[in-house]
Amino acid sequence: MSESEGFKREAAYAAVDRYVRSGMTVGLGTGSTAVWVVRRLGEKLASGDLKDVVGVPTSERTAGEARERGVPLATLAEARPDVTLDGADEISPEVNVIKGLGGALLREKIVAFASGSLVIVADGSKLVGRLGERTPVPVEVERFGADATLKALAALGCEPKLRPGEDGSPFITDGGNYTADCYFGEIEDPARLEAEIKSIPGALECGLFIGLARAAVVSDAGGLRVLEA
Ligand code: ABF
Repeated sequence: MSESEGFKREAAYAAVDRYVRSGMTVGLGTGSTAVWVVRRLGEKLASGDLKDVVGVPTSERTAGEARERGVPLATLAEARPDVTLDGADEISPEVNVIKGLGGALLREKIVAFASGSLVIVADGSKLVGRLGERTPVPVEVERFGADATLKALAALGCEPKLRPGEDGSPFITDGGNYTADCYFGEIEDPARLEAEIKSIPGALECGLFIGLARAAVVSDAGGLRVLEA
């Protein structure tokens, strides 16, 4: 296992151990760090350290992993997550985050918003001084009128790029939408940018998660730490 994979696992395992108790419903994020959350839950359910935990998946990919690991699943209609554990692409000192490079941001935000709390799990490479420093803001875009939506996004000061899928045609999310990656550079006022993006009708949701996360569990060569929002 690579060093960074080890950090992802350490953060995810620590978050499960700290935030998940028997009887809870847990929102299950998407991505290479969140997958360790599912594996830890599977281990603890199998050993009996946790009982009666159900997961609400944020993607088909995560649902598949949960089934393989023996983590029972529920829909949001059936159970409200007590806590959601999910990865991120950038984490600011205030624990505002950019998510969505994994291609599941709309469902991730729906589940996070419906949850008692959101806890981010990540290796230290995701920490930034200011959001936007390195990664674009992914925006999930309705396919109808996508050209007009991309123009409206560009007017906010970025060059939106429709994300390609593996075969070169546009990547399609689980919900059947496009994703536009919008690089703004360092973002001065993320809450305002989030509101501006969301004022565009075809922009279904964006990867700025502002004021949503309660904490981030982060691991790197400096050790394991919990950043409180
Ligand atoms: C999801 O996966 C996303 O919102 C984020 O884009 C990504 C992080 O992936 P990884 O843990 O693989 O870096 O959580």
